[in-house]
Amino acid sequence: MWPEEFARRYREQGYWTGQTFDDLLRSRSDAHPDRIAVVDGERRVTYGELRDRALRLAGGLHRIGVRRGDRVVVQLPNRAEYFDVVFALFRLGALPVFALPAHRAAEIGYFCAHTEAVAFITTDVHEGFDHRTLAAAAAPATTIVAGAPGIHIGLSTLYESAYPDLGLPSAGEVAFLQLSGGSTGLPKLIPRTHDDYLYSVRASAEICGLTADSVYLAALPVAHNFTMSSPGVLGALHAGGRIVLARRPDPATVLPLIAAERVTITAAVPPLALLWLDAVAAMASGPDLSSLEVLQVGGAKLGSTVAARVAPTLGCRLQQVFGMAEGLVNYTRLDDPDEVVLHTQGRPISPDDEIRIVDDEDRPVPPGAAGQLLTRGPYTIRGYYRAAAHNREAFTADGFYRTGDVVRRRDDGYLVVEGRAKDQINRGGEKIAAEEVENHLLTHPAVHDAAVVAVPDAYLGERTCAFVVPRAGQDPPTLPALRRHLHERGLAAYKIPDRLQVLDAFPVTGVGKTSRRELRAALRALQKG
Ligand code: J2J
Repeated sequence: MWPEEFARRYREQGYWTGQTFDDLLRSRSDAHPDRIAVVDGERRVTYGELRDRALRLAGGLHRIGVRRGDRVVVQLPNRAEYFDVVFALFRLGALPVFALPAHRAAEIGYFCAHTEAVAFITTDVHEGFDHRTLAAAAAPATTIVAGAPGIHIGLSTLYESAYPDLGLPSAGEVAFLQLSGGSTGLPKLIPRTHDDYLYSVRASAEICGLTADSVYLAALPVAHNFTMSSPGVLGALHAGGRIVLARRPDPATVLPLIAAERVTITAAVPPLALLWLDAVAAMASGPDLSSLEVLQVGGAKLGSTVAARVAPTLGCRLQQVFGMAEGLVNYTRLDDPDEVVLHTQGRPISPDDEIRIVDDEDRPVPPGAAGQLLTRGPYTIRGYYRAAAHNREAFTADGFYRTGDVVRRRDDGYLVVEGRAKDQINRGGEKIAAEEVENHLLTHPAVHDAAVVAVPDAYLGERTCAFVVPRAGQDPPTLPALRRHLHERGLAAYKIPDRLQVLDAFPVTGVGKTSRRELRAALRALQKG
């Protein structure tokens, strides 16, 4: 948590206002109960109904034993119940742990165990996968299902007829745990407070021009930090606007929804933006996209060629967003000139976002040079949840978060992302910690050593290549065999390597560590050859 002198300053500056998520929903539903808050297919939920549903669900969750401070792993796709669940948990002061729909037994089991979760709230079947089968991995957490519950507790049975009488959490407390893309063996969890997060939401809503007339389309998973807060669904609720949920992000779902619901703003990762652009470009006369004012693109680097296609193809403004669930978010501004919007990843939200760009020895690089980005500020965490040893490496002694991103700051203060110093693969915005996948690979009987690196990819930006040294005397493993092995271990599909290279030994660095740099160079040589 922030040292007192910082907390005091952030309050004095008006960043931390003492408002909680519960306060946010209450004030909006009091002010305009009949306005539509959420659209999910045929369902339309007003602010008043959302508030009522969240309070009644808080009652039911309380009845089955969920208490203030308890952790609850939430894995829901983009459906209306998501909002009932998170606002019910906020009302109780219980902490949602935001899993993604793509997570499987390995991740869900870890989140539940690491946070000692009391409950796991998921869906029935989504994209062909039966999420109820994850209950075994989540145990001893109680499994609650939105949809057909099978042998579990049905979410729909937990809406009580009366509101519970509960104490209220304070804004300085941790409100939820968000996920980190991470670069180490196990995923890290990010504790965000009401105060710090709501500051980023309010400021983002303002930067992105949200008003009560805004219609925000959630195409990316609603629990991801981008979709949640930049300005995302919470920004839309803050502004008194409307959220439209897309069950799937493909053009055939999204483009007609934009037309039908008169969507004004939405967000995509670069490969998704490309898919939408290509779909629109291929249509002689497509859906009416004239309501769309802003397309936000972030999560991975957007090439300037694709960036330049956005305005002419979609007839809206592009906004680049460079953010992270740990805190810092940068935006190009809506009135920035094209040169800035096409070629930079924006500038920070807050005047109190402190930026340091340093070399490998933590020395500041000359102005305009590329270096590793360190940051500290009113909505950037000071430490991961239950990760004391890792925190000593991930943060400087004076509290700066080591983002692992290599950036350059222009004279005008805008950042350009140049690369990455962390052992992470960014597969079209989905982050993969190399070490996590390596640890799973190492459990295969034919694998002696493993190293996972990024391979450049025209569509996703990066894909994953696993380098493997086979165990002596064993046949080298094949890619299908390794993929099956990781799948059986319950690893999310996006983390499963796309390629395999078998080597007799790994190149090593001066201190004897596996040199991923040389592995990447070897891959480039192979691709050229
Ligand atoms: C290059 N790399 C980027 C960009 C994120 C808004 C938008 C995105 C995220 C997000 C988010 C990038 N260009 N425009 O939380 O609120 C890479 C960086 C960064 C990491 C964070 C938000 N935008 N990245 O992507 O926690 O490497 O958050 O450190 O998933 O994504 O990933 P994540």
